[in-house]
Amino acid sequence: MRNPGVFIGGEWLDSPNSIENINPSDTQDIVGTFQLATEQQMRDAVGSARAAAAGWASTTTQARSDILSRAAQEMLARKDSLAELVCREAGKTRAEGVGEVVRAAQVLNFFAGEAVRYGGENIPSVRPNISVQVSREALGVVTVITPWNFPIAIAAWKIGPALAFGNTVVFKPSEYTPAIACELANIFSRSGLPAGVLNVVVGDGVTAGETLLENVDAVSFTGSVGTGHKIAQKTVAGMIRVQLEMGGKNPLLVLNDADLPTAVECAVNGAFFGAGQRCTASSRIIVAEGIHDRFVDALNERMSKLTVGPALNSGVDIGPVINQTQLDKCRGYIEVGRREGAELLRGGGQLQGETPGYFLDPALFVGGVNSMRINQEEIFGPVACVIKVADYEEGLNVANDTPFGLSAGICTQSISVANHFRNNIKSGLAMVNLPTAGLDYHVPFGGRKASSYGPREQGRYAVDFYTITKTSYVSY
Ligand code: UN1
Repeated sequence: MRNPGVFIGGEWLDSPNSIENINPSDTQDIVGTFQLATEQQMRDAVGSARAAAAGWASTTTQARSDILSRAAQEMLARKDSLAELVCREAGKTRAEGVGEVVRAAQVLNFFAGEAVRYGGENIPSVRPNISVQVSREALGVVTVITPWNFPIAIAAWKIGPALAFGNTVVFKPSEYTPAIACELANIFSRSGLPAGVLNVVVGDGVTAGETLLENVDAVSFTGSVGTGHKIAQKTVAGMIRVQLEMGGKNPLLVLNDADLPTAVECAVNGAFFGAGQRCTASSRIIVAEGIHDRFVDALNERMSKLTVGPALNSGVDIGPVINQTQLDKCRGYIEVGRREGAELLRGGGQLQGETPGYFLDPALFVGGVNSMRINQEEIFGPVACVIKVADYEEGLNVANDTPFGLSAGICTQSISVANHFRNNIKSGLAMVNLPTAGLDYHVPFGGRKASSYGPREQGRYAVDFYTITKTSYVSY
């Protein structure tokens, strides 16, 4: 039996094409065979969202808020089973899966509030007897394209504000995580979302690129730099509003006065949890020479206690990487690092789990220099490199010497150094004595340089992307 994958105008439709969804912790476990949207169906999804746009934009903010709250409530009530699905298809541990589902629900609850809270401004005119009002209106149709690494949270933090502010959506999830995306569509339908307001097209990127980037009003994308650039070219050429969240090469700076256990936890969490498959992962661990050897020994020791294996087994800290391609990519970079002259202190080999899966022993390089490819290019796996520096000044320069600028962390006990870092690091997120990954759900998220393009996601700032302002003047 084939699973659905194409949801248009409130109906699950059949397609001649499908894809097998395989559990990366156990390649014998087929999560399902999901239908893949054809090119015509993708175009139809845009048409369906367009047809529903005016009606949805004119529903009351209360109605939109209620639907988002009901969806959040169902997610929380079913968090364990939803998390299990996320874990099976994305290779997350149970704690990571539950955490992600809860976060998705919190995001929807937040935007349920924003739907009734967002407003405009009245500004005095510079001329007599005129009033000026600045208000916000829905854009129309938004294409949402999401990756497999946070398959429900990222979907929620794009679809939530899109719907809250009166837009209709065409949602293209990663073809590696279709199951939870289809669940999300059903949850929204049960919550009362009218037909056509949210359309789902599981499908390949090439077809999506040809169909979902035209006749829409905005595109929100999270994924690779390469795909992001293609989307940018097409949307900008079509004068379509676009928001891109792409890669990172995030530094964690450990200074001589750092609390050692805190620094080690920040490094382990930031670099290896989620199998390093987070755009916010710390992949460059920049360590001052006075603490370097103690830090490396402590990190090595801590890593020896990490359990890697089938993600849903109890006691597992780190699950598999998502697929063979990603495993090969990580192993390829480990070879590159060796050839470049970094020392592989531990890990890097494929592990045999109790089930056949894509398990990679977390890899730690030491003796790296920042110009090495392993320190410049995003690997997106459990691979990190320690770079030794003389002091904070050199560390900050190294931290900023990257094409990316998403997240950056520092471990220090000095308030003045921490503040200098917050003011001078060229990133969208700065963390003091915290891992570079793992964020609150109600504040803006995004980066600089090659990491991000367009307005911020999440929190109150999301309204800037998902609405257009209107300035109206009245003479009285
Ligand atoms: C996190 O670090 O908690 O794709 C979230 C990603 C990011 C989200 C990171 N957009 O990894």
